[in-house]
Amino acid sequence: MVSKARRARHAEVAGAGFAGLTAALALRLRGWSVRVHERGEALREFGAGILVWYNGLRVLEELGALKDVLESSVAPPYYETRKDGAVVSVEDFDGLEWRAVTRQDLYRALLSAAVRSGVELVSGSEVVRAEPDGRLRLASGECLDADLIVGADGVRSRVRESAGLESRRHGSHDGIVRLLVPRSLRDLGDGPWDNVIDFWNFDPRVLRVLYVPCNSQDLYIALMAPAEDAEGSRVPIDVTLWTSIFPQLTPLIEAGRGQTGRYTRYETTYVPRWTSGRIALVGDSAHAMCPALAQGAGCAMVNAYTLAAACDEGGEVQDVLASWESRIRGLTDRCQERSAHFAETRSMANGSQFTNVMLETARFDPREW
Ligand code: FAD
Ligand code: 5PR
Repeated sequence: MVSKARRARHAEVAGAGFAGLTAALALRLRGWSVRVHERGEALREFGAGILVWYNGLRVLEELGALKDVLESSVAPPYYETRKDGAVVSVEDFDGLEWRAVTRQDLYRALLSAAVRSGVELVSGSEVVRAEPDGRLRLASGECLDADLIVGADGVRSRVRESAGLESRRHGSHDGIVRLLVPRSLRDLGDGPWDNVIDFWNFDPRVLRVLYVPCNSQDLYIALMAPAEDAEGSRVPIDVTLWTSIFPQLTPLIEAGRGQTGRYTRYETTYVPRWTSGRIALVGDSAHAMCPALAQGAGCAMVNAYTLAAACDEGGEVQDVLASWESRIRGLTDRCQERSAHFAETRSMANGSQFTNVMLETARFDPREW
């Protein structure tokens, strides 16, 4: 008997961020032909550092990108929280695996795995419209047909808007400036400088520095200030202000002097439906969240991975997408809500906030979805 050869199914992906690259790679490894459109002229990631937890690490492992990430990242011994100078908690999450890495290194690992797997990547290609029947229109005027369209085009998603998927954005009161500075450990004196340290300050004003060593050379520091604080939210940073509140971090803050960058307001995007016909949203286009639990990219990677896994289970793409969404989104919704709550109340400052409930997403094993 001659077996019926099945045509390789084809996906068009909008956006080559963490979500788009993960979706493309996961689909490609399951036999799909995949093309990714990136509006930017270069394939690169902006920003500083990122935490990747057990959930994201399992996705990277399944997709053949874990080795590169392990080689370029560190496993911080503890997540320490300090409030107005006093240590309020030192957490190790009962041995749960987590890593700190620069965004550039995480991106490089995903990008090289995507290239190796045969994903087609097109930079300078802007998506302007997606239709539920699988048609994708580019700014160049070109129209493409796909079995699946992945909208991984970030918080201001054109795919989402053009497909008529509703969204509601909520900005929080705080935001941050993210910097990558050299690790000048000797200058800092004795201290647990391999830890992630969350320095919260309330008196005389609300300012916070999140200290994240990413490898032997690079340190990610996130400087949080209320949006209404003109000096705290200024870029380049106001070195005099920040060193006056965090004198022990002076060498790091000095290293950020003059660095351009952006003050990013925390925000949540609520998207009641992530799918429509052959379109699925993944990443910030579907669930941009406050970074308190450091799970935005983690959820993006898990959702992109499980989307590809669901497509392998057979059935019409439209039906598969709807059932994938209903099975997976609760985990992300809860994480998004918890993150928004922390951002609103600033209660991470009290320490010991990474309870088992709060770590639900981080502990999720996407292979058992
Ligand atoms: P993006 O990174 O925004 O990528 C979208 C891509 O699509 C971009 O390359 C863009 O150029 C492209 N694009 C946009 N429009 C179009 C178009 N029309 N056509 C073609 N291409 C287009 N997450 C964690 O897991 N851990 C952390 O520690 C963490 N820390 C964070 C700290 C801060 C301060 C913030 C703000 C977020 C943090 N996150 C963290 C969240 C994480 O950064 C994001 O969730 C993640 O980067 C989103 O990836 P994405 O691919 O969905 O979107
Ligand atoms: N965690 C991480 C992070 O980059 C930020 C936050 C928490 C890893 C951004 O500052 O809550 O601000 C946060």
